[in-house]
Formats: sequence, structure tokens, C-alpha cells
Amino acid sequence: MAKVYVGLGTNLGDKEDNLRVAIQKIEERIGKVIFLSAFYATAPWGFHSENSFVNAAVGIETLLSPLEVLEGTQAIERAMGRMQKTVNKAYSDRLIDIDLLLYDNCILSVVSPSGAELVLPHPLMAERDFVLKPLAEIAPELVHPVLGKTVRELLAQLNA
Ligand code: PH2
Ligand code: MG
Ligand code: MG
Repeated sequence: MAKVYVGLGTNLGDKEDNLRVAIQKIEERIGKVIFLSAFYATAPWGFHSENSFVNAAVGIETLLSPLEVLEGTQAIERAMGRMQKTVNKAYSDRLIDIDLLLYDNCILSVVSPSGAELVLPHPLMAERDFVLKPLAEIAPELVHPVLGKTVRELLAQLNA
């Protein structure tokens, strides 16, 4: 059984409901949700938008491989109506985004059979307050396998 942490984000529609639906579908397709953070209202990071975000983090126990988890989260995004992911490589508004952050101590970079890229740990997680804040709530002592620091330390470093 592996432990995987994912970040959830939405800035369109009924955002809290989008998160609740995504968490329900994660339970159905990926594994047992063992940790769930509060929902955090956050400002758009890295792009301009009128629409503020709601972000959360969950910890899941799963029997799936990292690529199977990715296929699962992408299927959930599609089922929830997410269309294009980026416009000309820039971020865009979305109903739901589910990003794999950490999968046990896995360090990997692969392309799935469907052509999606998976990099673990998530390459931008240590730069993102909207990821580290909810993650620090559910897993403060979790150690980032590349940076060798806990989530709590990464959050403190980002806010220093
Ligand atoms: N996701 C992004 C880019 N910017 N900003 C916030 N506040 N929350 C997000 O989830 C988010 C973002 C790329 O996926
Ligand atoms: Mg994202
Ligand atoms: Mg994503």
C-alpha cells in the first residue's frame, strides 16, 4: 500500500462542491482518503484571473502505481468537465485540477502511455503557498525526498 498526497484546486463554478465531488471520486477510483485539509481561499498564482481559487490537499492510501494514479486523477478531471489544461502553455481557469505531489519516497520522471508527463515530487510544490499550506496541515513532518526538508520547513522557508 502506498501513500500519495495530491493537491486539489478550482476557480470556476461551485468551488467547494467541485472539491467535494473530486474527493468522492478519488475514494471511488484511487484509494482511501486518510487525510483531508481544510479548504483554502487563495489568489491566482502565476497568472492573472478574476476568479479566486479554493485549494485543498488530501492523503490517500492506494494500491495503484504512480502512473495509474495519474491516469485516475486525469480521468476524474475529464469526468468533471475539465477541457484544455493550458492555453499556449499558460495557466487557465479550471473547474478542477488534481496534481500529484508526493508518492511515498518516489523520485521519478516518466511519460505515460497516453502521453501525460509525471514528475515526482511535483517540481513546483516547494514554491507554492497554495500547495504547502494545506499539505502542512495534514502532513507537517512529511519529508520531501529531493529537498530533504519537511513540509513544515518548506512552508516556513517560502514565507521567510
Ligand atoms: N494552480 C495553478 C496555477 N495557479 N493558483 C492558485 N491559487 N491555486 C492553484 O491551484 C493554481 C494556481 C496551476 O495548476
Ligand atoms: Mg496544478
Ligand atoms: Mg494539473
